Amino acid sequence: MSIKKIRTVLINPYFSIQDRYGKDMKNFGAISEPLGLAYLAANLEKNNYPVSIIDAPALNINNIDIARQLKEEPPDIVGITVLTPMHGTVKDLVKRIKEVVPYVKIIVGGAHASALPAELLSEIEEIDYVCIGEGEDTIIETVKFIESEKEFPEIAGLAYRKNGKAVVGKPRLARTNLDEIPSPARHLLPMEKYNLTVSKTKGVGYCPTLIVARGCPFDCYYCSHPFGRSFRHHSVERILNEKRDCFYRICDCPRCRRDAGFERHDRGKKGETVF
Ligand code: B12
Ligand code: SF4
Repeated sequence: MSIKKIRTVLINPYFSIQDRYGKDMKNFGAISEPLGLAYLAANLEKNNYPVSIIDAPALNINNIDIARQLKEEPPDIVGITVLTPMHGTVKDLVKRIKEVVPYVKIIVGGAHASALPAELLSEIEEIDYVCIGEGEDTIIETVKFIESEKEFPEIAGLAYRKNGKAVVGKPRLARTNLDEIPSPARHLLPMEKYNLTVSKTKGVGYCPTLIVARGCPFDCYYCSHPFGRSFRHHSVERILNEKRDCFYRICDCPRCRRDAGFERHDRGKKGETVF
């Protein structure tokens, strides 16, 4: 007999370029992959948990559309990323989700959630858990706990409610070896939708992005430092592999290949392809 695995849907909430930069700036700004969610999805897949991603800005869908989708195929867990300017949208979204799938567990993460975990739990009753900081390990432990239906254990990097009060768990130590985290699950994303300002204005089609490091030692007063001050980076080999995946599997146009430097590197001395 096969046991049904907990299914997770990860959501990047709707947040248009217009919301970000104003109505006269619609040609400015990136619509780029929600790589944080794609990292979480990759780790869920690695641990054999089914997962999908709804990227509302890329798909141009609103909270009503998202709730409709979840009603049609209800998941066990919904994970939502929250930056501060998305707070109002997320508040509306979680209410709509619990209206159509009341038993679903909702976990939020991202820079805003990491900065104000207890406040989010106190203010928005539909949110069950808040992930603080990097989420790859926290989400796996949370999914395992929800699957087991045992009494709540303290999970590092997770805030939850106990007797109606917000409890913030002990901090989760940041991973020092970033290469242990699988590459973002870009296959779950509508890759053809992603653009940077420059690729839009030059009309060169879609454009993937990749993250090479986490953490920052600088001290800009407005920055929330969601990944701490210690700088950690992927190995050069991993970065090149991911870059190759992006440009060969996702975007193979000559322009991207040239801009990415592959035209220079991918020919051997006799002109043969070397990777
Ligand atoms: C690179 C970057 C961008 C890139 C993103 C490229 C991409 N493809 O993702 C671009 C330039 C597009 C961008 C845009 C914006 N950004 Co920005 N960005 C950053 C930066 C420098 C790094 C973020 C990053 O790559 N992190 C790595 C990934 C892996 O992390 P992550 O997405 O947060 O996800 C991890 C955790 O947060 C957590 N997590 C996230 N979501 C969830 C959900 C669940 C359920 C769980 C369990 C865990 C979890 O787990 C993930 C994996 O570890 C940070 C500053 C910093 N040093 O961190 C600012 C930062 C995140 N950006 C910020 C802002 C405000 C924005 C914009 C809103 C700016 C604007 N006005 O347009 C837009 C919003 C874009 C959008 N989502 O629509 C702020 C957020 C502040 C806040 N209080 O919310 C930050 C913190 C900078 C700052 N000034 O403080 N950004
Ligand atoms: S402190 Fe924050 S805003 Fe300043 S350089 Fe570092 S990541 Fe960027």
